[in-house]
Amino acid sequence: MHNLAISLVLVAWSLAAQAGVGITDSWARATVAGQDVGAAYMTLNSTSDATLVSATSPVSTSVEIHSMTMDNGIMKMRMLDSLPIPAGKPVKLEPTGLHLMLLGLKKPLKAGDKIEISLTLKDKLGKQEIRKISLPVKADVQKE
Ligand SMILES: [Cu+2]
Repeated sequence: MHNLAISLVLVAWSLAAQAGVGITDSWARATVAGQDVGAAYMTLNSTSDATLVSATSPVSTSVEIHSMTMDNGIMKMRMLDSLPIPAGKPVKLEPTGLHLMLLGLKKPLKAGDKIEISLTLKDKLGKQEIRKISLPVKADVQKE
């Protein structure tokens, strides 16, 4: 009886850990022919501290986590080793800010298509989980 109780607790624990990170508003920007890089955006939400460790996608050779900042009118992109997702604070990946950069696109991303990205997430105990998401491709909407 005692052992059964412990394993039930462990099952509940791992289910809770998997539900930790919510991914919403995900989309990828449509690209034009000849463009071999793309970008993907989403909002990451976690009830406890988590980290986005890395990402991969079948549509590109690699996926990097980038930040973008304006420095004296010049836009600068920087590659991050990982992206912290603090408990209760949504992390927004959006044009002009954080984004996933799709490097080495195998073909253009067309508006209306869907692409897959696998995210490797780590919870605060160091347990890793791979989450596969499907993102709609949308035409770029520039903010004026
Ligand atoms: Cu970038």
